[in-house]
Amino acid sequence: MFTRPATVLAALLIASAAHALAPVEPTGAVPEATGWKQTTILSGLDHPWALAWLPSGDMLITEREGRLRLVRDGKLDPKPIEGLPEILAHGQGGLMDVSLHPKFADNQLIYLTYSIGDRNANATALARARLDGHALTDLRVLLEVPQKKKGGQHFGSRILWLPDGTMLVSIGDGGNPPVQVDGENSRNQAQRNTSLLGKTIRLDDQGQPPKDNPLVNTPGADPRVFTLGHRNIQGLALDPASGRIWASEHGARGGDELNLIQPGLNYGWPLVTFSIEYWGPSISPDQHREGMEDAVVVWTPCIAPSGLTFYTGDRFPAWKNALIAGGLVLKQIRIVHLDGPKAKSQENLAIGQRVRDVRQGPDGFLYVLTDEDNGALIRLEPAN
Ligand SMILES: [Ca+2]
Repeated sequence: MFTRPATVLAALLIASAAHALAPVEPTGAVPEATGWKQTTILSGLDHPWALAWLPSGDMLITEREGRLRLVRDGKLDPKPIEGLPEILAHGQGGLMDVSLHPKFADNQLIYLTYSIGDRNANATALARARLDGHALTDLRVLLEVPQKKKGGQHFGSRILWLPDGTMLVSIGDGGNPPVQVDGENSRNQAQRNTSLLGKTIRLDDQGQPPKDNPLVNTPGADPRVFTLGHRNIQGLALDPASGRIWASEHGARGGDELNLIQPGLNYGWPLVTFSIEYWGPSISPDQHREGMEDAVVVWTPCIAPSGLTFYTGDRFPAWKNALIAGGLVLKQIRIVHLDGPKAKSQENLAIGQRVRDVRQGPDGFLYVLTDEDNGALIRLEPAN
């Protein structure tokens, strides 16, 4: 009499355990989205990396080579903004993100991420300054990642302001083998809570770790660490209604990830990954481990995600509350439709150029920067 319910219960438990242990399967090709078109607003940008709107409607655009540009009335001001910090433009590094202080209208503060050092010893940095016309004043360096590494790979580095006035900054793992830090492959630093490589970090607007950061009471840990185990996050976005934080992360060959970011958690890299080395061998036998967070989406083949927006506008009703993920290598954008903390479907927008950033404008349209020698600012609009 009692064996049957028990057996059913056991079967259910096994099924639910198996389900809990099964990581998400990689996404391959997805359907093309319809009902949109792209219009080039301007071109002639040298590998633009990020954009931000000023309250005036003007726009700031970073160029990786180390220039901060101003766009007014849809035209690129020929004169770059002066007073930038010293920047190492090498490989993937250079001037990267730009973000306005949440109270920019009162304090005119902007925040920049960029790489510093030289080809043999470099790192990601964060600075803030006051934007005064065509110049930056009161420049203050808030962060220099202490772990220095060789070469031009994996600097991160997106800035995302949270509703409490703190910010997240993504820091890459420093590079592929054979790049070394502290006598080990740099990527292994992603698992060390003493290191800022391969992390998201959380800072207040002065660059200090907030007292409620997850590792402030962990002996030896860097109190700035917010999450661990990342390879190279270049997209960070907030769902303002739920407060969910989303991050898009580069894998090596295959295994790009979209993750739901929660304080103190470990996202696995390089111990857990669908990614393999560019030259063929596996990086880890594990695609899942207890105590490490599974990705919400895994992209194989890689889209090389860069730039991520949570869309809240009215111009594209079908995309409302979806994530918009730029992709470098496949020269496209992925629309990721969400069901709360899960992804339910994806669509593709073929842009035809490497997408470095995608942002929702104050007008509700989507704006795209392309990572090309002759990079462009593109507006996405409904087709009809
Ligand atoms: Ca992961």
